[in-house]
Parts: sequence; C-alpha cells; structure tokens
Amino acid sequence: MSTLKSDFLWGGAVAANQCEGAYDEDGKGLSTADLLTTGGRGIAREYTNGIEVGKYYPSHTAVDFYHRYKDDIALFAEMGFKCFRTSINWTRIFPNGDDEQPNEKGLQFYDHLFDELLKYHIEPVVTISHYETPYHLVTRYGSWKSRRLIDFYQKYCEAIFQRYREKVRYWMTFNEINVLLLNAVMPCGIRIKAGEDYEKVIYQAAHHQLTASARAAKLGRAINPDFKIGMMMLYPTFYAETCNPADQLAALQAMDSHYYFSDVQVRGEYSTKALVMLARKGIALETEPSDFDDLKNGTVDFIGFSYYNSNVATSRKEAAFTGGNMLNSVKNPFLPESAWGWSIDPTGLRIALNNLYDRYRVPLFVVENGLGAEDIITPDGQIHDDYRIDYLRRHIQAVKQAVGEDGVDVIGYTPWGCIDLISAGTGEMKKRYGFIYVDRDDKGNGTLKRCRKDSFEWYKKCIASNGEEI
Ligand code: BGP
Repeated sequence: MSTLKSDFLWGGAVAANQCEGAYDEDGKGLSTADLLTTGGRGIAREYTNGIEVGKYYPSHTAVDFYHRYKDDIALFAEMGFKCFRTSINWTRIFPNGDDEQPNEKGLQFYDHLFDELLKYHIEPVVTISHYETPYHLVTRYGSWKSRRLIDFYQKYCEAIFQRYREKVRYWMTFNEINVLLLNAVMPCGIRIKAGEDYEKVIYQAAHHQLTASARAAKLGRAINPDFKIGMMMLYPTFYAETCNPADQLAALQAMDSHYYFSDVQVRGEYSTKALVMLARKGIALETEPSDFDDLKNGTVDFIGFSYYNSNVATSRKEAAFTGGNMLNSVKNPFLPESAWGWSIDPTGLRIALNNLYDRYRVPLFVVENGLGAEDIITPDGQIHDDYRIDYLRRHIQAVKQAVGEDGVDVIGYTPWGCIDLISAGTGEMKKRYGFIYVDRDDKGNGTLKRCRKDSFEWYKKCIASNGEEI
C-alpha cells in the first residue's frame, strides 16, 4: 500500500514560452515573453518595445521543444509520466489576441502535441495563460488594465476548449495569478505610466483576470462537464521572524495579500478583509453587476500551486532582504539556500498543503517545485545531480506526510522544468531544473542535444513505486 492514491498524477511541468522556441513560426504572433532579454542573478529581465536588433531573446529558440516534442515526450514516457503540464502559447492561437479567427496551424500544433502525450497515456495538464500575453494586446489596450481583455481571453478559451474537448481534462486559468501584485511587467506586460496609481491599476487588472478566470471555468464546464478547471498560485509560505506579535501579524498580512486571489477563485467572492483593504486604500474597482455572478458561478475545481521556497516576514523597518521566487524575504537562519539564494525548505511545502486544504477543502495539485542549479557534465558525459535528487526527495516526503499524516487531498506532483528550459526570472539556461539536460548556454550556443541526468533514473523509480522508493 502506498501513501499516495493509485491514480496520483506524477509528471513534470513546463511553460510554452520557456521551452518551445519557434517564436514566429506557423503564424505565431509576438507575446510579452518574446520581448524579454536575459537578466542574470538579481538582475531584472529587460523588456523591449518590439524586437531590437543585436539583443538576445532566449525564448526565440528556447530548447526547441516545438520541433523536438516527440523525442522529449518519449523521454517523459520512459520516466513513466502520468501527466505533463504545459501551457498553450496564446499567440499561436490568436497571434494578436484580438483576431477574428484562430490560427489553424497553431491549433494543429497542440493537436499533435496532445495526441503524442495521449499515445503514451500521459494526461495533458494545460495552463491557459503562462506569462504569454499577446504583445498587441499590450500596445493596443494596455494589457489587463483594460476590461476588453476579458472578452479576448474568453474567445481564446472557447477556441481551445472546443478544439481539445476530448484531449485535455485538466486546465488552469492563469499561472501564478497572485504574482501580478509583485511583478506586473514580466507576467503580463503591464507598464504603469507616470501619474497612474500603481495599486489601483494592479487591483483593477486583477479584477479583470479574476472575472476572466471565472467566466472560463463556467464556459469550460458547459463545453465538457468532465473538465477539471483549476486556479494556479505561487504559494509563498510566510513565517514570522520571531514570536513578537508584531512579526506574527506581518506574516499573517503577507499571506493575506496572496489569499486575495484564491479566496475569490475558490469561494466565488472577495473576502470581507479584501473589500475593507480596498476601501482603506481608496480603491474603487470598476465592475459590472454581472461580474459578481460570474465570480460566484466560476469557482475552481482544484488549486494548483508552485512552491520553491519559504519566506520570512518581519515588522522591522530596516531588515535586510534575501532572494526567493518573485519576492524578497528576511533571511531564514535555519535554512540552506540554493545558488540563486532561494531557501530550501520541504517543511514549508507541508505547511502550504495544510494551510490551503484547511482553508479551502478542495483537491490540491503541486504543479511546480524544484531546484534551479548549475549542472556539471563529467568527462564521460554524465550529470550527477544528487543535489536535485535530494531536494525532490525531501519535498516528495513532505507531500506524503501531508497526505498520510495530515489528511490533505493531493492529486498530483509535477516538478518544474522536467526538461531544462529558460529561466522565467533571469532568462538564463544555466539555472537548470530538469531530469533531462539540454546542451544550450546563456548566449544561445549549443547543439540542443538531450541527455539523461542521474535524477532521470531516480524519478523513474519514484513514479514506478508511486512515491515509495525515493
Ligand atoms: C515560477 C514560474 C515558472 C518558472 C519558475 C522557476 O514562478 O511559474 O515559469 O520559471 O517560477 O523560476 P525561475 O525560472 O526564475 O527559476
């Protein structure tokens, strides 16, 4: 008997813009991701207005998954994947975002991709929007600042729900929807103009995304009642720096800003706390009466979330901050850190699972988790990534404890970047997460050849034993 259910969804996760490449092939339009150049450790990625000659844009070729997906899926199948999470690149389907008709070639690509997965009985798990907003929607409408985006997104959802009705069951509406509060530029290209009230713009855009997500959930279930439509958030697990009540309150408030989104998507309405917060800030959301019915009728079936590291909140004003996924935190003296300064904390994942399940009582799906690390190839062409195995082993252990000891309902686990890909935060290639190594460097050199790391065999055993042999 294993701790995890026999139909537990083991797999891996990627996003289209970080692995596909082929950024302008077969009618694809430009997305915000296609305009991000490389950054580096601690350097924000530069976002250009249109493609500039002489600049390097890592997403343009990425790891060429667009042309190599068959071989890559064969490797996923060899590991025994039960599911594979990827996103649909919105601009393959609607190149500008506001086009009348979808692009048939783009639709065909995902037909072939899903067919290939299904051939191996690998269930596709699809993120509808993963930091890939059509650039035209940014320049023409100001991206999600505009209410118009709700309709464009709806049309996009309708096209893909109809087309893949029989192929895809698991959907997530927006990747890490709560990241909008932390970084509006990288995820959806929102630029705040001089004179605009930053918070007002962001909360208004969030309302548009929440309404769009709810409408999509309702529409999807009308198209196929078997669809499982989820939300997706970055789960930041905040600890208080000390037992000083002021620090405890700081941790509570840090979490509140993230629950702002999940409360709406799971419960179908803004929490009282959220409404009071908006009123206190003097933010009056522009809404239509039907939005509130939409939110009520468009709640999600499950919560997908990413978890990489935990964070520490403090009431001190002059604290020094360290890195982490998208947000900064006070350094936690009890935890080791990755080479990129992200804390390594499997217990934080168990806490995340407990907190989310206690609060919402809906199935949970760990759709991103992993260690970004530089891999060294030995002279005989091997990659001994025991540090990655150690990270994943301890996090899977935490999932099992949450299930077996705490009674949490977890439906699957898809480690991030199961094949090496472009880092979202820095644009680097050398920040690797994969079980499969890709020969490509930060400047775009390399053969793109794939090879199995030690973690490949380890994960294969893990899946075959349903998480018992780790
Ligand atoms: C998440 C994103 C992913 C991914 C991951 C790792 O926030 O959803 O797209 O890239 O973080 O972050 P990074 O690529 O910066 O290491």
